[in-house]
Amino acid sequence: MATEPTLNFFYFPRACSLAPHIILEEVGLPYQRHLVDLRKEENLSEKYLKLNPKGAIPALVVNETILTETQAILTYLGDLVPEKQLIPSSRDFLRYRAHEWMNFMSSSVHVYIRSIFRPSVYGGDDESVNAHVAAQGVKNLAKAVKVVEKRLGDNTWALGDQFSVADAYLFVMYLWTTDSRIPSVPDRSRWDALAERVWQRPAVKRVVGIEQQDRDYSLPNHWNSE
Ligand SMILES: N[C@@H](CCC(=O)N[C@@H](CS)C(=O)NCC(=O)O)C(=O)O
Repeated sequence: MATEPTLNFFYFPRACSLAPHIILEEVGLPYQRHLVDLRKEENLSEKYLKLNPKGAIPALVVNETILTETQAILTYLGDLVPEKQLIPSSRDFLRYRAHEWMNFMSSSVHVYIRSIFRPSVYGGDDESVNAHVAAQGVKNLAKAVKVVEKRLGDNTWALGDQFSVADAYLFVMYLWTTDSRIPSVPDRSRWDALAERVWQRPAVKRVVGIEQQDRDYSLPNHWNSE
C-alpha cells in the first residue's frame, strides 16, 4: 500500500458515526478518535463548525482534507484497504448494492428515526405538529423495516456471503430501532439476526466498548455482552 493517510475521526457514541467507527476498527490502520459531545452541543462550537460547517458527525479528516457523510466515509474506508473486501470493487455489481443499502439507511431510515427522536427538527416549536411528525415517523419506519426484511431475504450479510460496510450501517440503524422512544416496530427477525452477527465481530465489540466509556448505551438484552 502507498503511504498510509493520517486519519482523524470525529464521532459521538451510538450516533450514525458508529458505522464508520466500526469500519475504522475493521480496517486496522492507525487513527485518532475525537469525541464531539452532542449533549453539550460541541458540534455547534466555533471550533468544530470551522472544521465541519455542517455541525454534524461523523467527520473524517484524511491528512488535511475533511470528508463528511456516513456513506462517503464508509466508501472511502472500504476502498482504503481493498484486501479486506469491506466494499466490492467497481467491477463488481455488488458495489452498487452496497450503495443502495447505505443510501437507504442515510436518506430514509435515519431520517425516519430522527423524526421520532427529534421531531422538532422538522416540526419546529409547535408540540402538536411535532406529535404528528413523530407519529408519521413511526409509520414511515414501519414501512422501511418491512423493506429491509424483504431485501435481506436469506442472506447472511446485506450483500450476500461477505460482511461489508453496509452491514455496519444496518447494525447502527438496527440499534436505533430498539430505542424505547419508538413505540412500535414491526417484526424484524432477519435484521435482528444480521445485527447479532455484526455484534459477534471482535472489531464491533471493541468499538462499542470504547464508545460506552464515553456514554453508556444499552444493547439488546438477548445479546451476550460478555
Ligand atoms: N447525512 C449525515 C447525517 C449526519 C447526522 O445527522 N449526524 C447526527 C448524529 S447521528 C448529528 O451530528 N447531529 C447533530 C445535530 O444535528 O445537531 C450522515 O449520514 O452522515
